[in-house]
Amino acid sequence: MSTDSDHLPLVVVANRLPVELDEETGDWRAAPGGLVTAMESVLRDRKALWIGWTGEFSDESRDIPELPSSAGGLELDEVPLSRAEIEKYYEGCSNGAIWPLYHDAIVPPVYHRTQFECYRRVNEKFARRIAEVAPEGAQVWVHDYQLQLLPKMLRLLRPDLRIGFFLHIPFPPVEVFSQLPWRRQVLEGLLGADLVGFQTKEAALNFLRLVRRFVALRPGGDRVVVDELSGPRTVRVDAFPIGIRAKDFADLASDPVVQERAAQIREDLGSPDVLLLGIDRLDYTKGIDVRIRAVTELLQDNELDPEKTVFVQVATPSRENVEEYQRIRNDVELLVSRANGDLGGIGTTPIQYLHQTMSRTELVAMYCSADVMLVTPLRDGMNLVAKEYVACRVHEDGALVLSEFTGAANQLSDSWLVNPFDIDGMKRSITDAAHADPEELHRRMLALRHSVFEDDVERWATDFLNQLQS
Ligand code: GDG
Repeated sequence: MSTDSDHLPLVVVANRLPVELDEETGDWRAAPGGLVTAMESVLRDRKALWIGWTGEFSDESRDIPELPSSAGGLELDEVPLSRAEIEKYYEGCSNGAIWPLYHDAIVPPVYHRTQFECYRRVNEKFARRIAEVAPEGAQVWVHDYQLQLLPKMLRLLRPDLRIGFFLHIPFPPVEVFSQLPWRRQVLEGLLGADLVGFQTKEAALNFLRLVRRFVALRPGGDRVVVDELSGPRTVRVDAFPIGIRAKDFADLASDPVVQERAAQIREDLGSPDVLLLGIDRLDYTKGIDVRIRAVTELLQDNELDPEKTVFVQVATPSRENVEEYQRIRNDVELLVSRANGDLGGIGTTPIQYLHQTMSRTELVAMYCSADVMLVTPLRDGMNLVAKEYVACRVHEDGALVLSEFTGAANQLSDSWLVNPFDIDGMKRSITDAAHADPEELHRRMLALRHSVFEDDVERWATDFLNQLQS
């Protein structure tokens, strides 16, 4: 698909570049993370530059080879970051303060002034680098909560650029956001963009309310007019719910080798009647612990037969240097081992817990093997796992149990929607989903698939860039 803005050069800015260092050869190799896959469709049509950190500590920029793409190569440009900078800007300010605050302060955010000062300096470093290398009049698409001060800094340096900002995580309501010691700087930083995008309408409204409250500007509908030396400038604020490459998931799920692997997984698990599945980054926002509690109680009370039910929880290692992540890992592992100790037998382990990263193919085989997918975050910007499960259900069966507090719930209302803080309600929905008749499963899954295929990632990226242009 082409965009209205085919001819404009594009600069993507994110904390991480889509590469990683191959320890053995010392060469850079592509790291196909979520964002690069999401961006593939817009990168396909034009020459683009991606600016970010490599994931390796360094004091100065290195040469990183282009990544191959059908547009003839994606150019990469490094913003070098030292260990101290990562500790303060990324692990500290971004993941210790902003991440928990934006997820409704599920765990207490920790505010350190020195960490914020480093966050500001790193944002400035990004701004200077972009200002040096961005082509005249380019579209610059800045991603996520690590870089919220950047739009304003960049505008001062390069007023010729069209700057878009997209937040992948939730944006909290006034009562929660207000505690941020640097609330005004963050709001003003974001207002440096021409377009500020959020996952949901609620997040966009929260932002507009906060602007009124703390920046003393009066938004009119989805627009904010900012007075600058050069005259008034309009900032658009809107929702752009991110999607997935639904067709790629469905193609992989239809591959006979993957279907065979899915059947093998069920067999290896002892051919259970009901296979429940959870796949998440091991993060306290994902509600892994409440989900384990709910399933454990269902097995204890025999509402799900412990001999014929298996729950597989994949928890991908994440942010292991941040204290709260070590805590949630311990909590989850304690819950799993308790449940298995109480409910298991020789050769039966009702909760199978995998703390590892799987290949994409294995992940898809797992989606294909599961009867009920449990996605129960306490708060989540969107949640792609829910959409990936739906895309992989090529036989139009399977049930999705989904938290109301995900962005995805707005679009996937034909799932079993649950309040993850209400364990009894969640237990009821899990049993309903596990015992639903095939017609109901089919009806719901058809509607879910329609939504996931319609609002895919290509639509997301194209909508955002078209709006940034217009
Ligand atoms: C942020 C926001 C928003 C997971 N384990 C493995 C693996 N994954 C992949 C999944 C999925 C991705 O990671 C996780 O995406 P989510 O959306 O669920 O969550 P976050 O990482 O928190 O992402 C979120 C997203 O940004 C996009 O805007 O939806 O709300 O928090 O794609 O498949 N992939 C592989 N092996 C694993 O073990 N290969």
